[in-house]
Amino acid sequence: MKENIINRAISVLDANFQEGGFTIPSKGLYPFQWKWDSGFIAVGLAHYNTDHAKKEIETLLNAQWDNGFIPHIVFHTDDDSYFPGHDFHRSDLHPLSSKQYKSTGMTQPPVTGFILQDMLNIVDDKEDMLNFIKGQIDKVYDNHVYFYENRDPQNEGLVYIYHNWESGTDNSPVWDDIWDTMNPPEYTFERKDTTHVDASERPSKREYDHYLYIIDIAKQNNYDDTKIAELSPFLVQDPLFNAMLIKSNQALIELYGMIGGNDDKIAYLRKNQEKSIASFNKKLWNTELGAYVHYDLRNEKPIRHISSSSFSPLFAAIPSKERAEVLVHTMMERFGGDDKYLCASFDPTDDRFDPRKYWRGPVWINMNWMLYRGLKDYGYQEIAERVKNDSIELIERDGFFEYFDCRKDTGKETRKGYGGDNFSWSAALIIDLLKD
Ligand code: 2M8
Repeated sequence: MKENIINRAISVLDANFQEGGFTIPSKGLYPFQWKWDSGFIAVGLAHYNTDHAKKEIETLLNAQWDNGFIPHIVFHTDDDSYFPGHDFHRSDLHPLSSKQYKSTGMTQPPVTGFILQDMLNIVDDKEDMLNFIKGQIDKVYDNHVYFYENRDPQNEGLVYIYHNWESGTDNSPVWDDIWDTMNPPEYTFERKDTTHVDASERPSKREYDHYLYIIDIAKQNNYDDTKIAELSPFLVQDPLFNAMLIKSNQALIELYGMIGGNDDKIAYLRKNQEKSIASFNKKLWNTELGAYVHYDLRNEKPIRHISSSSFSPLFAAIPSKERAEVLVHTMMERFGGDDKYLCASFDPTDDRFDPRKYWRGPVWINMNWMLYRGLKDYGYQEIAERVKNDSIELIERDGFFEYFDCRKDTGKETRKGYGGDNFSWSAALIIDLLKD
């Protein structure tokens, strides 16, 4: 069984690998290179094709801007089957954007640092991988410097995101609180996603109006970070995004330690790491809910809803042992019923929960992969195993879908897999889970 899933997963990844040296998330729906997808994909590739794993990271980092920014989509080709494409995003408006690659002007969770460390842990030829890392690590470091110097206006060690697409959890009900503060114009545009996937599984037209409006504001200001911090109606400190930064800081500190001779960079990362972890625990922890929550920096208030992002700090060693216990208790109480697969992407006890719609409730394999490791690190072996086995069961049942209905009993609807099929990070991370 195990070998069979791994072989099928490899076929998915191989079919999605492109001539340009990168992997698309899913044929039809997502025809370019996405930042955090690339990281997860490289972990899977490292298990069986080191050259492709290295290429994946290299092609992403090649598109870095001169200010250290790494965009969320790199448009390697002129494919017009995705909206909004490069002609809407117009990365060329920023004076320091890549002259060689078209991209968006927004980013995604900074996973690349810890991915490099994972790749090193996975491969047999450590020397070869460490040499590769030596050639790439400064780009990832520059990306972290970009975040701390440009995305932290109150100098707290917590960086903001200015768009829901930067979070990776696109239509999470958490953002509904922000949409309530906005009234964007009605845009006329042609959706492409709903030609590949049923509209009921994707964000609504009105949600897209909000998404496009925030980009328009950023474009009117040539993607200038200071202006965005001043003007964007969406300005959020996201626990998932910041946990990824913290996890990657730690990986960079350890990798630089192995490489040697980078004391100034290690010192910079350590200083920020300490500050980030302290602020994270102080500002993003919500005692009443017993969980980490998002903070709306534009309107200066916490967003009191629990999502799977609330548990991601476990993966980055952020909570104390005591706090982790509270967090895991909250998770099991709200998300962990016997009638559900772990782990729903949004609180099943919340009115906004939808078990089948994208980031509003379904299970996502990348979140489960992080949760599995976080739970294991804190000694919750049994729950970790459940997260792993649930992930395997869902994929074995239905295939390598983008997301899965989190309910065990779905009545007449026997299908659990939704969104894009043959989805790359589901394939890549199941390989890693099965090899663990
Ligand atoms: C989804 O997001 C893109 C926009 O970035 C979309 O809906 O068009 C998200 O699930 C995101 O996290 C993911 O990186 C991307 C590609 O898989 O798809």
